[in-house]
Amino acid sequence: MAYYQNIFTQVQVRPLVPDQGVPVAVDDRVGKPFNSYLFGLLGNSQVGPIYIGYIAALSITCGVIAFEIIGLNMWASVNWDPVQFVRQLPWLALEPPLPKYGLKVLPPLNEGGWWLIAGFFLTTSILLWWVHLYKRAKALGLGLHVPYAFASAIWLYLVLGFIRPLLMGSWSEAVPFGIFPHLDWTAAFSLRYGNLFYNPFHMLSITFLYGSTLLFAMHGGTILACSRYGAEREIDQIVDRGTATERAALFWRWTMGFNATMESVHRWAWWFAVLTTLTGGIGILLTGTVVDNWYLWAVKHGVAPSY
Ligand code: BCL
Ligand code: BCL
Ligand code: U10
Ligand code: QAK
Repeated sequence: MAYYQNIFTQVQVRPLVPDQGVPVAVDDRVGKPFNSYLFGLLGNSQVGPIYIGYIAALSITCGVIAFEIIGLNMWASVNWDPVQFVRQLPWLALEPPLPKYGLKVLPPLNEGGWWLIAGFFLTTSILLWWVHLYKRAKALGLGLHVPYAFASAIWLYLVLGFIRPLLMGSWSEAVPFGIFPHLDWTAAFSLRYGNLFYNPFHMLSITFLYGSTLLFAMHGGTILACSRYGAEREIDQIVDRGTATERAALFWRWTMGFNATMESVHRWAWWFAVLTTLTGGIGILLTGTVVDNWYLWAVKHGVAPSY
């Protein structure tokens, strides 16, 4: 079915009958669609009909609860002074429980209890959002590539705040909520365990992170450069190639010696992104549980020189 794409032209289409998109089996969308000129400058001018669904609504509710618990605790820490709250916001924190409470289910609220409650709601919110992604992908008859990729990010998140603290036997191992406080935690973590640079999984994670930006630039650039030959119809060109794909492939063959295909370049990108947090989570999970000092580990295994 032909579909009008605003982004490639200055003209904004406003049909008398709003576009309902592809048909879906159960349609719970609500609201009368309207058009926005400003939105039309960026992409589609039509807003609505809107689908939220009860799982997403629950996810948003849990997210708002976590956000409020974090924010109100930070505000309380400056004696409810609104000016200081705004001024000091980047440095304020909601810290995890003190070490003396170990894995206690509910330590005193002001000594980590609130952190646990906020973490519980944030985690519930994130997991429910994953379910929402999964269900929407299914409803549209899509593959599960996006939910699986999101699961890889959630894996690192859970390792940082839940799985590793469980294995270490203390919530105090987890990350505080706060802009700079979570950076301080990151630096202190590296120092405590003998320099994360010597952790091979940190190396892998960095490689995939850098590789992701490289691939993103290469592919974004390739498609824009070939759009005059129809490369923006990327998905069509997987099955019905057209000359844009052939030019793209030839360009990389000439400059790099090998090339992808219109389909495989997306697999390259997906795997690089997914492996960033997958290997990262493994690296964090091993730290303090299996390896106590990455520098000494590296010396022992010949990664760092022993002189
Ligand atoms: Mg961190 C930076 C969030 C885990 C190391 N980190 C950031 C900031 C943002 C953030 C505040 C930009 C991220 C970004 O653009 O991502 N980090 C964040 C979250 C988690 C997290 C939500 C989490 O696990 C739930 N970070 C960790 C772990 C460390 C870590 C513990 C190892 C990976 N993080 C670092 C380092 C840096 C950050 C090092 C930085 O230099 C950078 C920074 O500037 O810190 C001050 C990519 C995503 C997008 C571009 C999409 C948009 C995402 C937005 C920006 C997320 C905002 C969330 C924020 C909490 C909301 C506050 C709203 C208020 C009204 C104030
Ligand atoms: Mg390091 C980690 C690069 C130096 C300590 N480091 C990473 C890797 C990344 C990296 C490859 C994180 C991957 C990622 O995608 O996280 N590090 C990196 C680089 C250098 C570097 C390039 C460099 O020097 C050039 N790192 C150092 C030095 C240490 C150090 C040696 C500090 C002094 N680094 C650490 C620590 C960690 C890393 C500690 C990690 O934990 C992480 C890792 O995996 O290491 C193995 C970003 C993605 C996430 C955090 C996933 C988040 C997913 C969730 C579900 C998002 C929820 C958003 C939510 C809705 C927002 C709302 C929030 C609320 C409002 C609160
Ligand atoms: C994208 C895309 C798209 C595609 C694509 C891709 C993005 C949809 C359909 C591309 C993407 C992929 C293929 C996915 C995988 C990519 C990555 C994971 C990114 C990372 C990439 C790598 C790690 C590979 C890096 C490899 C490189 C850069 C190539 C290395 C090769 C060389 C250094 C050789 C360079 C060759 C040159 C300079 C010319 C030829 C040279 C020779 C044959 C060697 C010998 C040379 C001579 C004899 C000539 C004489 C030499 C002279 C005169 C100079 C002498 C001087 C001296 C000082 C000696 O969106 O579309 O397609 O594929
Ligand atoms: C057990 C329960 C299990 C709003 C006002 O209205 C202002 C009993 C817990 C577990 C697990 C519970 C928890 C995990 C946590 C992981 C933590 C992350 C932390 C990453 C750090 C993120 C920061 C960057 C967050 C900054 C937040 C921030 C600045 C918010 C500001 C909010 C304001 C301004 C709201 C009050 C005005 C890794 C996994 C499951 C079993």
